[in-house]
Amino acid sequence: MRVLVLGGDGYLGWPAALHFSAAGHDVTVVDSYIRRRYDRELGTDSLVPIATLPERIARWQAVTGAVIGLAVGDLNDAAFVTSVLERVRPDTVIHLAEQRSAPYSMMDQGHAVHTQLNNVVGTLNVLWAIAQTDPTIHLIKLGTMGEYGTPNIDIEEGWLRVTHNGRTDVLPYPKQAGSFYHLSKVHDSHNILFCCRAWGLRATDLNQGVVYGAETAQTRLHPELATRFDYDAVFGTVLNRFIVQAVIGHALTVYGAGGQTRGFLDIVDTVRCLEIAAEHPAEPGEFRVFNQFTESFSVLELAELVAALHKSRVRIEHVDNPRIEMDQHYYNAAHDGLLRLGLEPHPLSAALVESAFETVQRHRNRIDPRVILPLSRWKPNLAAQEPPEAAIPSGAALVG
Ligand code: NAD
Ligand code: USQ
Repeated sequence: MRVLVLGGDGYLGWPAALHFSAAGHDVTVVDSYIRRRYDRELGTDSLVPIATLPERIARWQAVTGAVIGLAVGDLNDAAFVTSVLERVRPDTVIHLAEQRSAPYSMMDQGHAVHTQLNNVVGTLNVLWAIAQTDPTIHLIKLGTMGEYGTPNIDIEEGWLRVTHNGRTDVLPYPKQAGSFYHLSKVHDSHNILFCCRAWGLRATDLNQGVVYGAETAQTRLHPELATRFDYDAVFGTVLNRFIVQAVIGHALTVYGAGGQTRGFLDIVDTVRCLEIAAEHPAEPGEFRVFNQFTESFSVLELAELVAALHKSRVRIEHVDNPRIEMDQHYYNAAHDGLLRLGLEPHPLSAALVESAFETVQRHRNRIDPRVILPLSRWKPNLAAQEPPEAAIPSGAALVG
């Protein structure tokens, strides 16, 4: 396959590009480097040092002989997106290129506007470019389990059979996202569904849970092939954060009661799920949805697991929850589609957590304890907000 990986410089995009390249596919990556700009804006950095994208690509070629193509640009630039699709003529577009932090999207008006512009406009440009270049291209789009929220009924995979006033239909599952970031994914899903219906595009929306882990078979081959590992309060995800906190003796920051339950998966399963979706494309006109996670845990369960496995004593602290979310709720989400297509999950294990402790220990001197406590609150002091122009420039202005 010719595979275009949008967001190929990111935490998941880079290992995905390597995974497809290792499997013998012809891979091109696209990125605007905006994620590295967010680091500079927030004064944070990946715990694991990461090479530049050209260095990573050169290292991959030196190690394996395989060539990965590169296009640097912003998906918000419609002409750029179309020109890349026309040049590469991919069979599959894997779209991971979005602002992906919920806390970042909740910092203030400017960050909320930036997140939705960057994500919704970028995806719209991808949809138009596919329709204009070759409508048979399979779009694989990363959505999020957070699109559904935490309803008091079972969560299905994208669709719900509803009987109302004696009539029955299968309708998109109701979405109750919990941040402007998660809402950007809901808006994307609606736009993609519409393009499948109206233009006959074929798309797979992968509603992914929270990812943990830092290594895949390919990133382990050389330090310059490593992917990023975030632990700060804005971009770090919960299990990766707890592991870093345990290593430096910081109390594990459970927000509120810790009963918040989410779907989780190992980064190794993320890249495999993308491969499975690509190998089994959606039909023309089909908007296919998979819930991409392997196990559910509450935040408190994860904290207790990390505390139990760490050699020295670790304290769990219930900090005031900066988010507006239920911290005790029902959670039962279907995730059968990818299993049916052959996913063999890697469940969370003591060995994985212990190996993550070792990775973090190796880079311990790069940990900045000042970025651990939460910055943004879901209910800010609205009167004290700065106008959006002052808060953050537009996506295009950030690229460079
Ligand atoms: P990331 O921020 O590490 O990577 C995203 C990459 O996309 C970055 O390199 C960034 O520079 C690039 N990008 C962003 N906007 C762009 C634009 N307009 N044009 C070009 N490039 C752009 O994020 P990630 O953790 O690798 O996540 C990848 C995708 O998976 C995202 O869509 C995210 O919402 C989704 N997801 C992530 C997780 C997780 O736990 N990390 C869980 C569920 C879903
Ligand atoms: N949490 C804590 N303590 C922390 C950090 C987080 O208790 O120190 C809690 C949060 O309140 C939340 C849960 O852990 O209830 C998950 O938070 P997170 O920051 O790990 O994940 P989230 O904000 O949901 O976002 C991450 C990715 C996002 C992806 C999403 C998948 O950043 O890109 O879409 O996971 S999902 O959660 O399924 O929507």
